[in-house]
Amino acid sequence: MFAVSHPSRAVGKMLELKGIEYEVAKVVPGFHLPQLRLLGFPGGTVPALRLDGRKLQGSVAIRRALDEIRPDPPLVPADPEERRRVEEAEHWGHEVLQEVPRRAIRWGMLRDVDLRTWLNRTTGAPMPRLGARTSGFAVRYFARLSDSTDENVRADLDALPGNLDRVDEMLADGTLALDPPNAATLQILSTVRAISAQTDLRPFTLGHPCTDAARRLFPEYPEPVPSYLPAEWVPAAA
Ligand SMILES: N[C@@H](CCC(=O)N[C@@H](CS)C(=O)NCC(=O)O)C(=O)O
Repeated sequence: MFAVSHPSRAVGKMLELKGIEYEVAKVVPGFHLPQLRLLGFPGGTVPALRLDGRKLQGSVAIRRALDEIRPDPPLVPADPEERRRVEEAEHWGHEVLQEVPRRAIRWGMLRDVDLRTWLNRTTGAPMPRLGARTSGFAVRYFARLSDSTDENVRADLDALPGNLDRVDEMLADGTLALDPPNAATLQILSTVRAISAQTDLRPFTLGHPCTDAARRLFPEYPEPVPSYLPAEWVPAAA
């Protein structure tokens, strides 16, 4: 995992809930691909988990495998209708919301050497400033992976208030259970936590019950991510 990876945080919490002891191997963004290959993982992303001889990658695939290997406590409800609701929410969290803070920060990394330096320091990369200055190729690659264009980032920002309202509604109607958290709770609130860690995105989250819930569930998170978005794209900081 690396420190700023919100799906890795979600998987860490799944392991805690299941009572599975684990050892964290930290990989450094930019160097993560060879590191993951050396550890025997076929894919290039974190979270990546070695468990009972299986090599698992992707927060949803890991969640399913954990429920198979260690069914108690379950991360999805047994009742088929409730389960469908939770899995649908998990899917939305994974496919839509999870990309929002990642796409934005990758947009920022394209333009802002100080942000790259901050990320390098936070993740323990060697020579953070020099690395930041010489990582143009890598940051262009990651920005392409996330389609981090002005248009897409602005569309995410436009949709964010409505998406956070939707998360609040799912909390209120119990789709996102808190005691204990279910698969959708972990998928979605880890992303809300990542959003609220970013100086520019935090103002969107203020006053939303889901922000407090996310901060309680994931108290530790590297923050504040320095500001990098144009002031006119985001609400004024409170
Ligand atoms: N949807 C995947 C996303 C995994 C992902 O993109 N992780 C990021 C860190 S948050 C990563 O490893 N990025 C490196 C890369 O894309 O090469 C999941 O839930 O596991």
